[in-house]
Amino acid sequence: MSICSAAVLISGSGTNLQAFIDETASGKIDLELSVVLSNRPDAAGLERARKADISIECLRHQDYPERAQFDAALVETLDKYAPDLVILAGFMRVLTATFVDHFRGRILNIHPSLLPKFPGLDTHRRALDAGEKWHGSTVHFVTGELDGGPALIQGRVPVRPGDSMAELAARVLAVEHKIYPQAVRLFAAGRIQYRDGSAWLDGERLNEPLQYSNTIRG
Ligand code: NHR
Ligand code: GAR
Repeated sequence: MSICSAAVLISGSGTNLQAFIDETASGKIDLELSVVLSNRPDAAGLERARKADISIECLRHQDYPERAQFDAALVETLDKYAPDLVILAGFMRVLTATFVDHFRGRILNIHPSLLPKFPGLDTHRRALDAGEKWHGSTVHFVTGELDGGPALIQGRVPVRPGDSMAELAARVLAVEHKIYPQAVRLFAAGRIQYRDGSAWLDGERLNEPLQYSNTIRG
């Protein structure tokens, strides 16, 4: 099988992108990072891509009157790189069917909560306000339903008494840098698939996401 080519979509600091850069550089993931695309020209993650010599694209969503037009432009831009996989890594624009259908089954997102808890935005504040004892992050396939596609891996972290949002967010980010490369490694190895609305691992339907604390071979 040829090497998996990936497009990484970002809006911000790109620490998850950095985890992919580091793991591909050290040979821990068999992945070609073909392009990094941002909807914000000032995203710090673009500098990480530049340093790693990865192609960069920037499309400002404000330049498009409708979401569907922005999404069509995203598709057209990404198609130049023919990615096998689209990785949303802190990408902050909701994608419409135009985009999701084009790359169906080949889009992963990392969402900073233990889905199905807290879909949408501002998850750390909501977890703190709800008095959760555990919080974390989930890697899932992107479908038409926001943060609702089948989950692959979750990493959980404790919420400590007196935690600030920043402290909690940093703890979650650290576990994201473990679980996202792990999920992508499995995808790139052809072990994870999206089919019939479910995620499949080694040919078996995943009814529950893998938990990071478990050891996952490969
Ligand atoms: N698109 C689809 N179709 N499905 C998903 O599951 C998606 C998606 C696009 C992004 C990431 C998601 C997250 O993990 C994601 C998952 C942005 C928003 C949002 O409301 C919500 C969820 C996620 C990302 N964004 C505002 C919007 O109007 C803009 C906010 C901003 O620019 O800061 O698109 O949390
Ligand atoms: C991550 O915590 C990711 O889960 C979250 O943004 C952060 C991006 O960090 N994603 C979302 O909130 C998507 N709506 P990074 O830019 O350093 O990778």
